[in-house]
Amino acid sequence: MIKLYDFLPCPFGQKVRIMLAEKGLTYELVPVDLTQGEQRRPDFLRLNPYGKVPVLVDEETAVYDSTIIGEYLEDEYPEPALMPPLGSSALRARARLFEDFSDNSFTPQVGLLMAEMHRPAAERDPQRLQRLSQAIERVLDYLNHELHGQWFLAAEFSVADIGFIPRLLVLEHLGIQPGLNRSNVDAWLKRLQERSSVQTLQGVTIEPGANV
Ligand SMILES: N[C@@H](CCC(=O)N[C@@H](CS)C(=O)NCC(=O)O)C(=O)O
Repeated sequence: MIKLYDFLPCPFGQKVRIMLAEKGLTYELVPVDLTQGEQRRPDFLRLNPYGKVPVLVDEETAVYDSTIIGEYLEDEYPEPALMPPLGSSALRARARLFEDFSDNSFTPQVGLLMAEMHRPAAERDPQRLQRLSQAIERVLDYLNHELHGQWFLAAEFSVADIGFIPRLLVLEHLGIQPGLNRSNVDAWLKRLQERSSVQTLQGVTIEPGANV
């Protein structure tokens, strides 16, 4: 039985939950409450020395980091594939680049905007809010360009799309309309929201959390 150590609002855990749902894998969710510092408990640090969720444990194998967990799932449970097929090296590189980009340049920026928006209105820094919103809008423009003539970022639905989903779903709550004047992003988002793997995340995505 697969176990997933996770904190529901964590976007990286949400990536993994989409992957597991897409592959039709059942798992036991083991909650790690980041607000209580449970990620720093010795038994959890033995699973992930970085003290971060998500961690996936499959029998004797413990894997951390959402991207590496995705690679493990792809190796161990290859069908349905969430990467372009072997042999299409350029497309596989494109999928990996987008996943990396979402993890490093989109998800954290939206997280910072969420944190700023959760502050009492009087304590928010309007310039910071504007800077963060503009950075996110620029990523959306870039995605709109890259999605031209494509259903998904790397041909078929893949880890490239999955990386963006958790934070794409919260943008409207932060005053950003991802599909406004971006018809490719608009159609892509609708396509993503139709997937049952994505629908399972609705409702948990906008909870405030610690250090997410
Ligand atoms: N690169 C990691 C990032 C994981 C991560 O940043 N997890 C956050 C929650 S979303 C965490 O566990 N933070 C707890 C801490 O830093 O103490 C991944 O892709 O899994």
